[in-house]
Amino acid sequence: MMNKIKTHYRACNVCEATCGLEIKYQDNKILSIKGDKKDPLSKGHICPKGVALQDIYYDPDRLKQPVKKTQDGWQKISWNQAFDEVTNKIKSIQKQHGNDAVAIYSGNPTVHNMGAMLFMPMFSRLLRTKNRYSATSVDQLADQLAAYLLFGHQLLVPVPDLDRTDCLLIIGANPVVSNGSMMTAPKVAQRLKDIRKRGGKVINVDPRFTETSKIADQHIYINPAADVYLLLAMLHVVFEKQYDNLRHVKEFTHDIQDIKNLVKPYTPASVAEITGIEAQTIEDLVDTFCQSKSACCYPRFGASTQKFGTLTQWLGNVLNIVTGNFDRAGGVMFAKPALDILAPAKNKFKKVFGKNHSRLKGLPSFAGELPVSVLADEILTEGEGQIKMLITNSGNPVISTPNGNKMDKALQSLDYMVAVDFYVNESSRHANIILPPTSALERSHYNMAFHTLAVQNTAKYTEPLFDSEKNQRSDMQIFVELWSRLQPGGLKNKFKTWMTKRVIYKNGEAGIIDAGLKKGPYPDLNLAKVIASKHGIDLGALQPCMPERLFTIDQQIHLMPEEIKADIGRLEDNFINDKPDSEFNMQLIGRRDPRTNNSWMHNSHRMVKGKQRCVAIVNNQDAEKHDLKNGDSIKVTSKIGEITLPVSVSQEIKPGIISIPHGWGHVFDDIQLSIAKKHAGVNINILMDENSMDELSGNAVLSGVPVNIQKE
Ligand SMILES: Nc1nc2c(c(=O)[nH]1)N[C@H]1C(S)=C(S)[C@@H](COP(=O)(O)OP(=O)(O)OC[C@H]3O[C@@H](n4cnc5c(=O)[nH]c(N)nc54)[C@H](O)[C@@H]3O)O[C@H]1N2
Ligand SMILES: Nc1nc2c(c(=O)[nH]1)N[C@H]1C(S)=C(S)[C@@H](COP(=O)(O)OP(=O)(O)OC[C@H]3O[C@@H](n4cnc5c(=O)[nH]c(N)nc54)[C@H](O)[C@@H]3O)O[C@H]1N2
Ligand code: SF4
Ligand SMILES: [Mo]
Repeated sequence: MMNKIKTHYRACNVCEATCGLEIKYQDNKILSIKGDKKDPLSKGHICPKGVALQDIYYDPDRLKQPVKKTQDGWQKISWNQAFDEVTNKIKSIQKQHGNDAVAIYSGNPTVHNMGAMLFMPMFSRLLRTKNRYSATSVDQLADQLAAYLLFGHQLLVPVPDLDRTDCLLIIGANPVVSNGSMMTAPKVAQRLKDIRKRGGKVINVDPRFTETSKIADQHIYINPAADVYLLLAMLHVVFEKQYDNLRHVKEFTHDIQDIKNLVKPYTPASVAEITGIEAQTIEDLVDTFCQSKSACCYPRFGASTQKFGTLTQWLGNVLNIVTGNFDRAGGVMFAKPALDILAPAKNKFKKVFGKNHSRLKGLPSFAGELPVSVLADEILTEGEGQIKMLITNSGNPVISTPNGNKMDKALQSLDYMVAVDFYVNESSRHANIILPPTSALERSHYNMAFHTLAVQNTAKYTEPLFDSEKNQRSDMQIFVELWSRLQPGGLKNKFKTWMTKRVIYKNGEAGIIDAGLKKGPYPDLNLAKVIASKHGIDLGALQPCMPERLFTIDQQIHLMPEEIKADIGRLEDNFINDKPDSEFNMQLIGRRDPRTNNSWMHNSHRMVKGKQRCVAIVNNQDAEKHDLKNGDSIKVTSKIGEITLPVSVSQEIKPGIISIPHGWGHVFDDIQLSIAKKHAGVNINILMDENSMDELSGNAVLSGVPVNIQKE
């Protein structure tokens, strides 16, 4: 007999929006997944990916037990054998070749996973390798480096106070599709419309007229990678028209004169050509921004993943600060998370930039990681310190990092590879052993990372919807087990025994969350209260917190840090010498689609159905030049590779620019993704040159890449 229909509430962990979900289920069967209207942050919002969580849960291709690659294909093995083999390999490879011979790459879902957030770093540290990599350096490294240089901590990234601002200037983001990034703001389209409803302005700067542009007051077309010059010219006008007003941050903010000197030559007219934006448009933009009661400049993914990514992010912050839009209602602010992951650091500055350098290129580490663009060469190039073994943890570097073909070759060449992943996909197919964790609906969850970047303070705890099968392990259990088996001398002290007993076999992370909440800034808050609230607890709007929250050594803000100063020459040189590439006549930019999540949700039927979405968008003028019409195949060639895909002709993109989505290319015979394979698409990262980086941070350049197109 069937049991009663029940309702389960949880926070979706697929993207940064962290929407509340309402799931109706009966026994083991999900009847519906809807947005939870009573969630204080998301207020009923949901996107197709939240609904698709059930497809991941039911997916017959999803691994539930460790598998080992043999001559006869993948064979199921016990967890005990898998953990033994993996830890023995780590030990023997490190013994023979040194600690750096073992590398780890952590992908995006790590930060959406409480167990991995808590315990993966502990395991990773135990490896004592400098070869730690993550998706950060193909994404928000620039944002974090700018935050570190200005505010003293890599997680002190200010977020737009979306619900109170009177002007939102979006640069290189498409939140209506992405649902926000470095800004947890579910129901973002409504939040943007509300800005306009209360008389404010939303302005979007992008080489493509995007889904976000459609609901904005104004769209400004810009040439890829020219945002840094737009911001310099905006600051020029700010000072010229004396719009600068530091307000309360004046007492602890320095180097204003350095900024004035820097921006002086960058008049709007002088940057008109490089940005493709008329001088008058820039003047008007500054008037709108500075005459608004409050305003936020929000540069994101497209602005970060370009050759001046860090300088762009830095100038975005500087613009907010000097116009008095920092740390005040309606400007950019810091969240006050109930569980403050910064609390243990106690406002102490810790040097995290350039503590290590990569072996071959000498690139600086940041927050214990090296830029992932160097990973393939570090694997392929022989010599002392060469990487022999790689552990990927919720990452798919073949699809997500530059020069996908080289990365594919590099993974193939490893002595040993382990993937902590529940799919045999483009990267994990190279593993010797795959350790598959449970999926989201079988886990408890507290969003450790994104409350820190939220536009409103809330707290929400999610319990597992379904029990996992007896033989499954969560990410947390996998990392704790690997960690405990790697301990020199085995598990001796009490803490280690407690960890394995409680954490592996009980729901131990709940205790950690409870302790964190009790120590947090909200009196009387604890886990029991958060759980009892079901939908989450509203902890109110963002609040000013400067200078107390600063992590800089002197608790002051220095607008012109040394590292930035050292990169200015490159900016000036580029301004004078930047010429269109004679070999390539188009520039490539990226795109996201509402029914994708980076590379890994295409094995859900509801995510891939309908017309093909891995298409290149080109302008009508370029289409005419190349005799192209909708649906024709084009070959896109860059310095390092070529791909062929269908074209979509549209006025929405600037002439000379081509937009291709990332996350596709499910083309290999040996991947076990039966649905994704039928909607393979192509991997845009085959075109991305791993040697092309923001030289300051080492973040990969993924925007404004020179390419040619040709009708196939
Ligand atoms: N050219 C180009 N490249 C890009 C981008 C772009 O726009 N253009 N975007 C960049 C960005 S922003 C990002 S964040 C990166 C993403 O880069 P990655 O993180 O490397 O790639 P994902 O596609 O997110 O792959 C996630 C992997 O984790 C697995 N997985 C999913 N959930 C879990 C889980 O709970 N536990 C474990 N252990 N595994 C899980 C999936 O099966 C998949 O293999 O790609 C970047 N690369
Ligand atoms: N549906 C969906 N949502 C997602 C993801 C997904 O794969 N699918 N991925 C998630 C992840 S990991 C992340 S990091 C976020 C990213 O979320 P966002 O930061 O919103 O990034 P995108 O949606 O890629 O939008 C980037 C925009 O920058 C524009 N652009 C490209 N180059 C330039 C440039 O040089 N200058 C300017 N001004 N604009 C430029 C592009 O045209 C594009 O519209 O999205 C998250 N949400
Ligand atoms: S917007 Fe993000 S958090 Fe919300 S349902 Fe979609 S994937 Fe989940
Ligand atoms: Mo990302």
